[in-house]
Amino acid sequence: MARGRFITFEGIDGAGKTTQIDALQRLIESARIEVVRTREPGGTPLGEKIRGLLLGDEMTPRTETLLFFAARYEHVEQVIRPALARGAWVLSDRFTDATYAYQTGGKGMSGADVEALEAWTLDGFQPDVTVLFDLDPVVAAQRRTSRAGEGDRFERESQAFFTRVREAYLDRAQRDPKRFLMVNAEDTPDVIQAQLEKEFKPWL
Ligand code: Z5A
Repeated sequence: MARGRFITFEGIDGAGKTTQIDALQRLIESARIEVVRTREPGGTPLGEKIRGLLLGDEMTPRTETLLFFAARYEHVEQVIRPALARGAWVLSDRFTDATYAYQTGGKGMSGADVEALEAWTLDGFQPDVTVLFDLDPVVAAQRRTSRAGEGDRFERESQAFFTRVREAYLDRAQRDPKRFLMVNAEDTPDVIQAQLEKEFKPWL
């Protein structure tokens, strides 16, 4: 049995990841391949409890970073590695690049500290492909305001915060261009879906 593929989806909040993960899941399942759809923070019972803390409770950036990695270790060991080993494709809404973007870019944590935690937690384990939905924070904010409610702790951050997050994502992509697939998130959903189909169909 061939190992499955691990695809992650990144971008600032409201970039349109959920919409496209739905479409890609349908495409892969139409080829009779198992898909494990998951997310971070979360993905396991313990991870979902940690998600509740991360999105709801005030805490220091360092505590936040440690909690993201604690949930991630559980996620990788309990869900992602076993799924890949049995040949499933894993589609994860966010993974480690989000920690670089939000905790380093957004909240000012040191990149070297995050690298050290990543090395300790993941030991070189990386997605096969990371789809980065690049979007102007002004457009993202307009999309967010069309939703009900005041949003979680991250969604309430300023536009300047999301600008730094976006820049950190772009920096990650520039450092690892082979892994990143760039998407212009201002394109229509149909255009983006066609781009992703063209990229992934040959893999099926
Ligand atoms: N976080 C972190 O800080 N560090 C970490 O290490 C990790 C995460 C792993 C999780 O939030 C938060 O945790 C996240 C970062 C932080 N916070 N922020 N901000 P979440 O999981 O609750 O939410 P999210 O990941 O940000 O995703 P989302 O809210 O589900 O947004 P989305 O998936 O990118 O967008 P969408 O729901 O598909 O679309 C948004 C709207 O735009 C919707 O009305 C669509 O109909 C519309 N849309 C979608 N595509 C288009 C296009 N192409 N054009 C126009 N309109 C569109």
